[in-house]
Amino acid sequence: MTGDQAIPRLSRDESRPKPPIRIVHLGLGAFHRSHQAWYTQHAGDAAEWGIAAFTGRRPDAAEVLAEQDGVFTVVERSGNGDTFETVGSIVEAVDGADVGRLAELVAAPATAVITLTITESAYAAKSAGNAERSTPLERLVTALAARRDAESGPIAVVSCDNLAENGDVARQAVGVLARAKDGGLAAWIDANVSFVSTSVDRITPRTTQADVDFVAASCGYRDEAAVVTEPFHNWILSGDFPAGRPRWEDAGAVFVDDIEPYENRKLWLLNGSHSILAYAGLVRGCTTVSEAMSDDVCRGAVEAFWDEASRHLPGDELEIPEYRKALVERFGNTRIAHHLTQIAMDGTTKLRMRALPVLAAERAVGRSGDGAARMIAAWIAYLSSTDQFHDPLAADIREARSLDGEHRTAALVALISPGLAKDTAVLSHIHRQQDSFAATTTHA
Ligand code: CS2
Repeated sequence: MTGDQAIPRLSRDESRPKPPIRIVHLGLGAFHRSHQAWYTQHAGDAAEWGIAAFTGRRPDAAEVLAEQDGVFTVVERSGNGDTFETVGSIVEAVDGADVGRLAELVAAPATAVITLTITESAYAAKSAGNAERSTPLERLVTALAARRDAESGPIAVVSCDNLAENGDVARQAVGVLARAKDGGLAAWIDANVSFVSTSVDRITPRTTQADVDFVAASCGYRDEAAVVTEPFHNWILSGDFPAGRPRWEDAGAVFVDDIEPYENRKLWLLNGSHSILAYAGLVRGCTTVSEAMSDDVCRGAVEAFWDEASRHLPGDELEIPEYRKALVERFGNTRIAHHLTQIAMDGTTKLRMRALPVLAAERAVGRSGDGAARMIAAWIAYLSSTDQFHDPLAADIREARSLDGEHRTAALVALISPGLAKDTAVLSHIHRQQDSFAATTTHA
């Protein structure tokens, strides 16, 4: 990134002691900075909890943050103004490929928590590793082996990715890798690692050069790791922390026994409608979430899906009408440019979590599942309209796209759910729905 070199770079306030590393994070990105790092800074015992954050695929974010000794700005952007806060909870930023440093930190007795934002697709059995770079979960398993060897005792692994029962999914994925490495390690992990499930929420688009310039103009320093986020933030957690944890509840985190209803509410109502807006919106020529929300066809598809999903979110404590109302406001925040192309990524993984459960629940009670089917239809319409998509199954998508008509629909649906692809009634429904987005294109 460029910038006005005359403005000083943001640096750490040396008069405040750096908290010691007790949290290791995998997946240093904008969302980690606006969410877990922000919560940690706002815990009452923040002085005792420092984070060492490792990047995923590339070293860049760590290099940029290391130049600022881990400190960055959170810009909270509401409909009518901005507030700025520097966050110092990240005390070390490391290239994810540095597995030696990761193992050393995870093996340290003081380390109590490992948080993960590694993206939904990184939990798949065959996730996108390559010969040069190991996957985040492979690195985690190597580091847990170091902790066992050091006899540093139990630890909590906290998944902060948008997956249902993300703690269990992480446990299983780690278990498969550990067993393949050494059976004794798998047994040690079973006995010593607590996998905490969480539902995380804070809309945080990727940082742009315009954001960096805006912070420079507003704050008088250059911060290349600044994040712009909404004022809303939510974190619901369920599970044990055998070696302790920050008092995140001071910042509003909620600890529950049964996380499933909260997870479903967030994954279906927020993430599900995000996917509808992304695919339908892009096909219809919109660029951002707020633009798509003001498009009648996109908005109608979102409301229909919300009606459907809400039937399977019982209990007054979930406050569904209030939650929906808040989402309309959050998505309508025109001051946050949340690009639909970012949300459109990795559709095969996301739709499994966002569309299939609602579709299945509706069909189980004899209804069509129309709203959820339209999400899948919008995805197919999107894939038919562009070559610029990103997905772990990109090669399979390209192959499926070379087919025609209903065969193409069936082949694409099979990438989300082979079972669903055999259901001819749903398939022809999804097929017909595709035109409802493409044929009415107004913007492009
Ligand atoms: C979005 C999420 O990119 C996506 O798929 O739906 O990142 C969403 O913005 C966050 O979950 C909000 O908390």
